[in-house]
Amino acid sequence: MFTNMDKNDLDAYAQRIINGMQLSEDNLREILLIADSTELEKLHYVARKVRDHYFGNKVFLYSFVYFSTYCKNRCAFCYYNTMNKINRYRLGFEDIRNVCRKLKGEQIHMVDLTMGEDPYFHENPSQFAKVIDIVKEELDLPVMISPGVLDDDALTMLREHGANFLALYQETYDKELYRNLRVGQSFSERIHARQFAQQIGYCVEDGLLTGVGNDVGSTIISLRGMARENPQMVRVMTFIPQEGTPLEKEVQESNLSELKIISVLRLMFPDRLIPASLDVEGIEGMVYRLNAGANVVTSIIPSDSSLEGVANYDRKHEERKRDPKSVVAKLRSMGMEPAAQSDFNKILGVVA
Ligand code: SAM
Ligand code: MD0
Ligand code: SF4
Repeated sequence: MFTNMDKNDLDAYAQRIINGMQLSEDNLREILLIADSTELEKLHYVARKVRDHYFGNKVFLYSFVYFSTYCKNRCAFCYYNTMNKINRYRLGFEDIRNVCRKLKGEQIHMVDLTMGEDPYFHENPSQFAKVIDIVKEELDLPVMISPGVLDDDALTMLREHGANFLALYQETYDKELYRNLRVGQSFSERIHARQFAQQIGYCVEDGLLTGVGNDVGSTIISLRGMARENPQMVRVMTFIPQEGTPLEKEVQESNLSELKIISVLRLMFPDRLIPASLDVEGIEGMVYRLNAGANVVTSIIPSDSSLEGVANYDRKHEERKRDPKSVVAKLRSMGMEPAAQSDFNKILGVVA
């Protein structure tokens, strides 16, 4: 597709995307099958060009607070699935306040409150609302919640407490694959929660996993599925095999690399938020993801934090370098920088 294009052709292609060109099924297939590194580099170039048109060299930063690792579900890919015998924690209100205090004055645009589907909070959503209240008291920042599937009443109440963004990843829109990944969970309820949230004023993030047995056809189904819902943010993450989980021994041999899919997301969702997660390959991996067209860095945690991530690429590393200052320094070394809070608030529709 890009093989015979020179720089002018690639620039013109990026411009067509900016002008509203949609990728056809054949285009998507061809791009997802790219194997040649020079062609892949051209794809990333086009994706950066499109991103820069909307966002320049400005990046949004989300800090991540995984405040409960208890979960009642059995996702085949996840370390926190209920069958896994691991040490779990649920932070108390004061612990959460302390994490927020460590983030005061840092260059962060939003706090992402993540948990497993912890029955404690799912049965007492008002306790979850208190967590949001604490974050709002300590940090005057937008809040993302990543709680799994909540019912309409709970979503409404949390929105009233100031939750701005709901992250809820379908992982795949290929129903058969979904059944194998999100074992025992309803496909449509997950979609409903996201749609309902959007109706009552949340911004929403959808996402897919790659390296989980998805082929090109299945990946296209997922990309199309995400596009139907018109989310404000879209992600792809590589599945990282987790000790003790059903997919522990799965080997990564997919040619559908996360970087390639990030660029495809940028071509399909030109002006949307697309993250580089530090959870997959840390701060070095962040550089590649931004160079593939991402414009957000997620999973930033305070410097001395022992909080868990989800993929935990660095669970055993001594130095995690996932704190705001390390991230900002790295961004600057790439010629990028944190965006203004007001630019982020504009996307959220928040009036400062
Ligand atoms: N429990 C909530 C839920 O499932 O929606 C929120 C937290 S969950 C851990 C957040 C996301 O992490 C999942 O939707 C999945 O995309 C990702 N994730 C979990 N385990 C992973 C793994 N081993 N490798 C890559 N991503 C993973
Ligand atoms: C991340 N560990 O961004 C976080 C998590 C949940 N909203 C986000 C998957 O990688
Ligand atoms: Fe629980 Fe979320 Fe992990 Fe599934 S992905 S087991 S819902 S923490």
